Amino acid sequence: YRKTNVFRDSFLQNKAKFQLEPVVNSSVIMSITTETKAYGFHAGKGIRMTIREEIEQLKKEKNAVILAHYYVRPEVQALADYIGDSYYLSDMATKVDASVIVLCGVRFMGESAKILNPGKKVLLPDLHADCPMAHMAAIEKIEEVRKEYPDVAVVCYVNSTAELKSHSDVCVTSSNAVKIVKELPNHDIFFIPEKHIILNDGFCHVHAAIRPEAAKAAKEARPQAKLLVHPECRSEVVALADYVGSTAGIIKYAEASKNTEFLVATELGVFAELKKRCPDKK
Ligand code: CIZ
Repeated sequence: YRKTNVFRDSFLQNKAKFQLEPVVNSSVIMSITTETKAYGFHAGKGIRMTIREEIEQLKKEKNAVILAHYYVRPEVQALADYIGDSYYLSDMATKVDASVIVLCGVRFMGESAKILNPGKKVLLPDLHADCPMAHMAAIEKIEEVRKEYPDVAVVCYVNSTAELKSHSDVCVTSSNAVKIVKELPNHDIFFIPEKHIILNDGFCHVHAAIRPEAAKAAKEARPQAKLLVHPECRSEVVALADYVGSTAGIIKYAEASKNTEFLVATELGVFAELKKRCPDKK
C-alpha cells in the first residue's frame, strides 16, 4: 500500500519531468559479449581500455551504481553491483549511496527506480528494452470496472507502466501477489495486466511460449528433476510444477533444495545466478 501511494503521488507530481535517459546506445552494451577483445576510448581521452574497464572508470567518475535484473544477459549481470528481481532492485535503488543509478532491465524497472528516487538520476542502458505486457491494460477499462464495481481494488502487477500503476490501488510482484490480495478487505479484485496470475488479458510472450507439452516431455525425460515455474507461465504449465515462484523464488528454491536437478521455466538470464549459486546442480 505504502509503495503504491509513493508511486501515485510521485508520478503525478513529476509527470512533466518524468523521463528516462539512454546511457549508451545498445550496440555498446551488446559488444560487452566480447569484452576481453573490445576496446573503447575512454571519455575521448584516447586511453585504450576494455569496455569493462571503461564502465568501472565511469562508475567511479559519475558516482554510479549498476543494478541488473536476473532477466538480462549474463555478461551485463557480471558488471552489476546488485542483481535481483524488480522489487529488490527498486528497494536497493533507495538504499545505495550513489547519485546515478544505471538500471539494466526493462523500462518499468527504470521507472520504479526513478519514482522511488526522484532526486537521483536513473539511466536505462537501452530505451528499447520494454516489456509488451507492461502496456496490456487500459486506463479506460480500469475506470469502467471502478464504475461497475465500486468496492473494487485495482491490483497492478509490478510489470506495468508507471502510468497504469498510478491508476491502481496497490502494486504487487509475483512473489507477494497472492499474500497481498488475500489481505485486501475488498470483495472485488481487478488484477492488471497479467492473465496467467489472475484474470485479465495481458500476458508475457516469453512465458506464454513455454508449452505444456514441452514441460511434460521434459519431465518425462528427467523424472528426477524438479520443475520450477514462473507464475507468468500458462496455467497448464503451472499445474505441472513442483514449485511456482518469481525469479528470486526459483533461485532460492534451487539453492535450498536437496534435489540436484531442475527444469526451469522462465527467462534464460536467470541461469547466470542459478549457476553461481548452485554450481554443483544441474
Ligand atoms: O518482479 C519481477 O522482477 C518480475 C517482473 C519477475 C520476476 O519474477 O522477477
